[in-house]
Amino acid sequence: MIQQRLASLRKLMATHSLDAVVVTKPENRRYFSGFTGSSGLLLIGEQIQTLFTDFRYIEQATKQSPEYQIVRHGTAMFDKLADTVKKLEAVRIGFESDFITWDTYHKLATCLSMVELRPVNLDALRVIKDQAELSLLHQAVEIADVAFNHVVTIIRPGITELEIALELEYQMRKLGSEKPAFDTIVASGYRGALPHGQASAKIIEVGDFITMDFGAVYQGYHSDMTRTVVAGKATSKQHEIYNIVQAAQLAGIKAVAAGKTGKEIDQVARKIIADAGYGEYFGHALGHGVGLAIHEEPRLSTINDSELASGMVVSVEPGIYLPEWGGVRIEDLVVVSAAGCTVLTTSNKNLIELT
Ligand SMILES: [Mn+2]
Repeated sequence: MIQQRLASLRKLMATHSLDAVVVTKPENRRYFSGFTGSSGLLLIGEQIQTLFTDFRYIEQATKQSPEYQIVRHGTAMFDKLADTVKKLEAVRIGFESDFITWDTYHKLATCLSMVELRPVNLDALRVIKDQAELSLLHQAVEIADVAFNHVVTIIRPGITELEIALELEYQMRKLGSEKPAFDTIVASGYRGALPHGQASAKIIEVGDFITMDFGAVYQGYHSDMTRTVVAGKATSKQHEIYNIVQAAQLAGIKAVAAGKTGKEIDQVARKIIADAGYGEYFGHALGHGVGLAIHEEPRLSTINDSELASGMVVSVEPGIYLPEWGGVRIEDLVVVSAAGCTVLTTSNKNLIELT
């Protein structure tokens, strides 16, 4: 698996005329080496792959990355890197310009002054998931689904958004999640108008819409789901808004297929919300890729003209947010295929009234 990934990376290096790349982004470091430590970098050349890390991680790196030569560095990581680079007689080396800080870039440039540094983006190599990755994503999704099915049994007027978030996170941890995929969103009542309203001390009141957006992390892979439920009986306005978002979400899922552009799919869902008169209240993209990062390529957005391919995993998450009133979002993760897509998230999407 690592060998296959390295082969794809070397192909990309060849197209960019790079003799080597320095990998610093944690997701990419893990993807190309299996190493999960919090500190370290990879140097990958045509013939070599070396993992530089410090004292804390030597044993772990040796176990997790048997394909790699492990080099221990002290305080001067880039000096060690430079020693290896000199032996490579490299001319051009790629670095991850979208991740490295300005300070780090300058340190790197000083230590590697004998080569030309070129910006390169390696994320595209992660967009199509292999079977092992799909299986991990599937498990991360299942953990969140089970936690959701539990949490609806404890939600009642009088508890706070934070208590709901804690219960979701606790259940996910018990089911094997390493940590929350991101800060759990629980936005109830008027707070539902905040698309990313992190759980607060607000108390759930009768009649509140409650939007919960959360996910698990399983062996590095994230899940991401959103459901909106109502604490009590829904009003006709709540039914109206919910039904529009649900119709947009179902149409979005139906539109997903290999060969379609992110823009085309976004447009299908967006049109339903716009035709219903709420276009200006759906101000974010329809979806995003999910994997070792919670937000990654490809985007289902108004500006993505590139085509989806089989094996990509994306979220489909339209919403309507009405200031002062509240909001609704529904989100599933799907795997793109030639015929369309497979929906991973299994939780009920019809409006749940907690009475
Ligand atoms: Mn999402």
